[in-house]
Amino acid sequence: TEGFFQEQPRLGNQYDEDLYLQRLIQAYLPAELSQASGPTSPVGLFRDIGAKTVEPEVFRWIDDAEKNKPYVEELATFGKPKGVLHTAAGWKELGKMAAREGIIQTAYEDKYGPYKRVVQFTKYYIYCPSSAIYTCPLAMTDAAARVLELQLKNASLSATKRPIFQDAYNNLTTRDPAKCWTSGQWMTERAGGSDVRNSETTAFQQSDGTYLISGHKWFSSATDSQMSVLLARTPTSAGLSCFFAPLKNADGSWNGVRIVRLKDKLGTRALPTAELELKDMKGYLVGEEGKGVKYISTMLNITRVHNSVSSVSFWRRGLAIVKAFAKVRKTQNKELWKNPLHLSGLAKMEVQFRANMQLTYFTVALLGFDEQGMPEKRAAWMPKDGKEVSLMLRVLTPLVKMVTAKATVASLAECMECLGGVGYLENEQELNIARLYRDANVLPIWEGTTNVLSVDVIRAFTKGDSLAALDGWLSRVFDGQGHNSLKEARVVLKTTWNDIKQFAEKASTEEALSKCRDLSFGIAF
Ligand code: MFK
Ligand code: FAD
Repeated sequence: TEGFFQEQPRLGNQYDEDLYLQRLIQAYLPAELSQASGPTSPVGLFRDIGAKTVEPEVFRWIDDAEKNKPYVEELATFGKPKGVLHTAAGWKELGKMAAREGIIQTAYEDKYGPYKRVVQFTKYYIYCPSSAIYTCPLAMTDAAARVLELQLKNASLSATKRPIFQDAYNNLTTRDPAKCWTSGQWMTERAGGSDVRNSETTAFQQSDGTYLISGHKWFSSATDSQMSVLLARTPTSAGLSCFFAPLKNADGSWNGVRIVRLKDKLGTRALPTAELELKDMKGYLVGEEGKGVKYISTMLNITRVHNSVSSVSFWRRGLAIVKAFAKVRKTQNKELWKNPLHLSGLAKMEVQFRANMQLTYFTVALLGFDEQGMPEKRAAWMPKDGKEVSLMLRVLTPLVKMVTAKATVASLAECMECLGGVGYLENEQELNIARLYRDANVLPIWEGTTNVLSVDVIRAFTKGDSLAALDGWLSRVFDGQGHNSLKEARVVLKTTWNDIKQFAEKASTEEALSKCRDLSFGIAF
């Protein structure tokens, strides 16, 4: 009770304190959206979530969700199998908060046109580090809503499936916390998560057109969800097929799902990640049989953007904690932030963070344009038309996911060190970099590992017209701009570019494949 006690660092409003985010908002939203400041304007909403996300109550929910890990109540008193999955009250509150704030729903409401994704992902970015990674089910919810939305736009969708898909879509996109659903995404099996071709789950069509799905899913993150989009093999197609399936029957019993066990993980402790056995799970085919990977790619490409935004948001929270600490912590009788050595380390991280934010926001903006069409008035540095957008997005999505995830893990380790010994502790949630670090380590693994995504980046370049599209955009935007700061970047880019062009000619060789990762990081630089 006596002697020195460190003054408590405090986090302020997570929108107001994030100056770089504010600059990106000015760059990526048109003036009528970015300069309005009333409570219902985008900036007003960001500021509101920025305040809520650091409220003590939210940190208590996170704490509750982390400490009361999910568990399965296997059997009823007299031994009858029960299989009830329990999650913490704090976890549920974080989910309700997300629905109320429209963290996913904003992308499906009719308010911001082509800028929907920038507004939505900014809310998500501010909420994410205070969500105990509830953003994982939210990411899959968003992606599933998009898969169903595309199905519903298809005039030939059968009359039996239409109301079922519509109902699920409505539940995924409502802001009503009492009604809203989340979705799982089941691809990974014991035989492989990167390479799903040896998947063993089977689906047999019934006389009413539905399918009965049986097999073993090795990882299911959002096991408390109401539905899933999953892959399985039908007897009549060589390729996998994609299915929609509710997790529960109308009476509340499981729809052919058994939780084999919950995974014991380094982080993401509140998230009920399970291994599942499926036995005659009733499901509905999404799209055509045998083309499941193609249909689920819509999902992958959205969850990968979520992964990128999650990465930079974790990184940003790490920096916010580090800066709050540097303001109050003294060494040699001076605040830490006035120490040139400490400050130069922070400045370096801030620059790297900003580069990753730019890449992420550019990708988010392109996703909005791809889904909603190009805005009529737009900055000169934006792609010229919808075709250029979708070709660039195809490459940027895996690229930005892999780069931001890797950089975030490294930087959060640096952030921990910036707090000294306290950085390594399980602190109160407001200052808990340890939680962010534990959780961040999954970001490079799920939704495609770094290797797999780098192969995908190069595959996208070599398969369609993405190479020409990005090349055209780069020369239009950068050529003739004599900024010295761009010189080094352009030398790297040019060398990498030549490598990719050569690669495109010999894409199948082992030598070329071994370079994917270096090339991808080169492009991102
Ligand atoms: C808080 C953070 C938020 C994130 C939350 C996430 C929660 C965690 C959930 C998961 O981890 S879910 C599991 C994620 N799993 C992966 O990401 C799998 C990684 N592996 C790959 O991505 C492989 O590349 C892939 C499984 C897709 C390869 O499968 P195949 O069967 O070898 O596919 P193939 O033959 O390369 O492509 C089949 C078709 O799909 C082709 O089209 P065509 O038939 O028209 O030729 C491909 O072009 C297309 N395709 C593949 N990847 C695509 C794609 N199209 C668009 N975008 C893509 N990314
Ligand atoms: P493997 O595919 O066996 O990969 C092992 C190593 O081989 C990796 O380093 C990889 O980079 C490398 N490798 C693989 N292929 C290549 C290649 N072609 N070239 C070079 N290197 C290669 N999955 C779901 O479907 N749904 C979920 O909800 C879900 N939730 C998850 C939650 C958590 C917490 C975790 C950790 C995982 C989750 N996953 C989920 C699984 C995740 O998507 C997979 O673990 C991931 O895709 C990797 O697959 P794998 O584990 O089979 O590893």
